[in-house]
Amino acid sequence: MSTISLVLKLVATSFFAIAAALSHRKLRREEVLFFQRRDILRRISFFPNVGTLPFSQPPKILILGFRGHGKSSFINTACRVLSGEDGPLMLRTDTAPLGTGPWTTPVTRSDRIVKVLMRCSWGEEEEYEEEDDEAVVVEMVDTPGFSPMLIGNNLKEEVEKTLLRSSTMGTTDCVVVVVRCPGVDVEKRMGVLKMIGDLTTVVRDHGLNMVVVLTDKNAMNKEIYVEELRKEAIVMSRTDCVYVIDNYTSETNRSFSTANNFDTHFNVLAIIRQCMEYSVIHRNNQNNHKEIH
Ligand SMILES: Nc1nc2c(ncn2[C@@H]2O[C@H](COP(=O)(O)OP(=O)(O)O)[C@@H](O)[C@H]2O)c(=O)[nH]1
Ligand SMILES: [Mg+2]
Repeated sequence: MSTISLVLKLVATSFFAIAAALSHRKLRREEVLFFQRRDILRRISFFPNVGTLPFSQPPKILILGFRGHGKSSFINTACRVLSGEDGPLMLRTDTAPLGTGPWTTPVTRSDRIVKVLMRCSWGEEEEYEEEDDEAVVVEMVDTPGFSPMLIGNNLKEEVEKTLLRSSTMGTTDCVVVVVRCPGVDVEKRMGVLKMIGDLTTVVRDHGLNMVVVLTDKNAMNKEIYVEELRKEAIVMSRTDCVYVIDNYTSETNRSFSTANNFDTHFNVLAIIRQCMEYSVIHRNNQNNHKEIH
C-alpha cells in the first residue's frame, strides 16, 4: 500500500472519529437537558397547594432587580429554555423590548405575570403537551424594577413595597434577583455587590429564599473574573445559588438565528429547578403554619 493511500485512510478515520465524538457530545448534552426538564416537571406534578387554593395554582417566582439589568430578558430566556425552543430567536414583545440599550429600557409601571409553558420531550417520548392549558407550570412576575439611583434604606423600602404588593396577589413562592454583571471596573463591582446585599436582607426578612442571576456574562471578559464575581456574590447573598448567564437578546444574537447555547440552557434549568425546590419548601411551611393556627 502506498504511503499516500495510508495517509488518506488515516485522515478519513480521524475525521469520522471526530465527527462521532462531536455527535456523541451533542446527544449527551441533549440528554442532560432532558433530564433537567423532566426533574422540574416531576417536582411540579407533586407541588403542594396552599390551604384551599385550587390545585392549578402554579409556583410563583418573583423577579426582582434594577431597571435595565435583564429581568424581562431573563424571563424571555426562561420561556425559550423551558419550552425547549430551537432555531430563530423569538423575543416576546412583553418580556423583551426591542431597540433599547442597557439603562434605557422604558419604565414599566406595573407587575406583569408571565405564564411560562414547559415542554419535555426526548425522541418519541413526550411527557407534557405545550398546547395543553394544564401545561402552565411556572408563573414569573416581571416587576417594574428599581431605579439604579436607589441605594441603602431607600432601596430597601422599595424592595419591601414590591414584596408586599406581590403578596396581595397570591403567594410568592421564591425570588430571583437579577443583576447585570458589572464588568471589570472595581467601583461598579462594589456597587453591584452592595445592591445584592441590600436586596438579600429584605427578601430574607420576608421568609423567602432567593436565587441570584448575574446577566451579561460576556462583559466579564475572562472566566477567572466570572468566578471571582460569583464568589463575592455568594458571600453577599448568603446563598450558593448564584448563576452567571448570558441572556438571549437581540444584542447577543444579531443575526436573529441562534444556535442554542448549552451553558445558558443548563444554567437556566438549574435556576428553575432550584426555584422549585425553594417553592416546595415555602408552600409546605405555609401549610404547616396554617394548620397550627
Ligand atoms: N449583552 C447582553 N444584553 C442583555 C442581557 N440581558 C439583557 N440584556 C439587554 O439589556 C437591556 C435591558 O434588558 P431588560 O430585560 O429589558 O431589562 P429589565 O429592565 O431588567 O427588564 C436590553 O437591551 C437587553 O437586550 C445579557 O445577558 N447580555
Ligand atoms: Mg423589564
